[in-house]
Amino acid sequence: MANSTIKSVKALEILDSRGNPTVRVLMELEDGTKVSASVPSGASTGEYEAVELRDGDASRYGGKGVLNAVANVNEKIAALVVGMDAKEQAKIDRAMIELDGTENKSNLGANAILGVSMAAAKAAAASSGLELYQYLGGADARRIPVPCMNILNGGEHADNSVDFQEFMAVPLGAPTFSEGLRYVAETFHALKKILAARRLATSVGDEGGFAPNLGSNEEAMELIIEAIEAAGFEPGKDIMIGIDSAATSFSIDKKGNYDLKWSGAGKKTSDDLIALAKEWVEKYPIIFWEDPLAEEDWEGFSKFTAELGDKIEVIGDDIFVTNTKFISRGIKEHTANSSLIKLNQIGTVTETVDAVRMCRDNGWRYLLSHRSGETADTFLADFAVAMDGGHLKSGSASRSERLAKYNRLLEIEMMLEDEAIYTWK
Ligand code: 2PG
Ligand code: MG
Repeated sequence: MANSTIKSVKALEILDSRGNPTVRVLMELEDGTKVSASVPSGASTGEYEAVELRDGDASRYGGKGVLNAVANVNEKIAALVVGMDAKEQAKIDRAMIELDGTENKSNLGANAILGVSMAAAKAAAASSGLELYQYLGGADARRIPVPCMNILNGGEHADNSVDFQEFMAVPLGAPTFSEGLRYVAETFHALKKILAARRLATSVGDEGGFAPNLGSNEEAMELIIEAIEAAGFEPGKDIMIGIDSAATSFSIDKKGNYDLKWSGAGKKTSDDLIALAKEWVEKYPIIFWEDPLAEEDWEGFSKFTAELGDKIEVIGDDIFVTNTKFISRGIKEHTANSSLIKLNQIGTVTETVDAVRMCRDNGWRYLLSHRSGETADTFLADFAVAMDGGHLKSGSASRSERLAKYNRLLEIEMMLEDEAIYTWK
């Protein structure tokens, strides 16, 4: 029996950063290694994401309990994986997928499966005496991703009048990760002062960015440019801007019609949104745009990419849901030139790596991402270094579940010393 044989697996229901239940998995190996892994949860979710199993029992947490997913780990998955070698990640993940038996993991729950999948990776790393990023990424895993910091929140992640979900400060011009993190954290603080001086709210949204009521979506861009300058940085050189429209949340039909309901800007077509993006890309130092259109608007997405794909990174999130089935269609149809990557959209570590590999093999970029509901688990930080994508988004410079990932990256940077790389491309 290998030392890294799984001895026990146990799950429990914990609460995420929004106070909603999620799954934590505790795993022990024969050699005494003990780890835990906690699963994140989205709010602006894609229709074809792997299924997050919720109890639906209205008497507990408004139906959001995860006791069934926990029981699936404790009873069914534990019986399957105990005795397997934690180092055989692909085999463990495959066995769970087969036990589940559905296309979208709706039987056991992607939250149950992912918890075990992440725990196996962590346990195997610890048992090997390696850091998780080294174990998953190999000896050359040493590029620390550029922290795309979400400093202004809207859409489903806040209760304000901004339609676009995330406005991110992207410190491309910094020499190192730690300096990059300082650039954007200082920008976050500068933005707070600017908002306060205008008597705008400085309370934060789900991912820790400010969520003021603004006169228009464009005002968010103006404020961010102002904040970058007030912090002493040069927009377009030191810091660029990334946007996640999360447009599925304001899509009203499958024909490419949208309602910018939060701002009250009203009905728009895909063409209107593309025209607006073209205008903004001319005016502002935008480096990427995620989900500019909705998950069902494949045609609009392709048009957007045809218009702007040579200038910016066009990222699909809800439309691809970290699933090679959709990413491969996107590659064929030139839907985008990058995919968001979220472990819990697909539900196992192995399939997430498959999605990354497909992007890389086809000359696409990929942006590693947290969820709006998070825990203090820092798996994502190590995973992002291992996947070598050059950038990650983990929210703002407030809320510890967001900072936990950035802080872990600081640790990794310290461990790598002079061998750490900080490059966008
Ligand atoms: C997104 C994510 C993370 P959620 O849309 O990219 O920022 O949000 O987890 O709510 O899907
Ligand atoms: Mg998104």
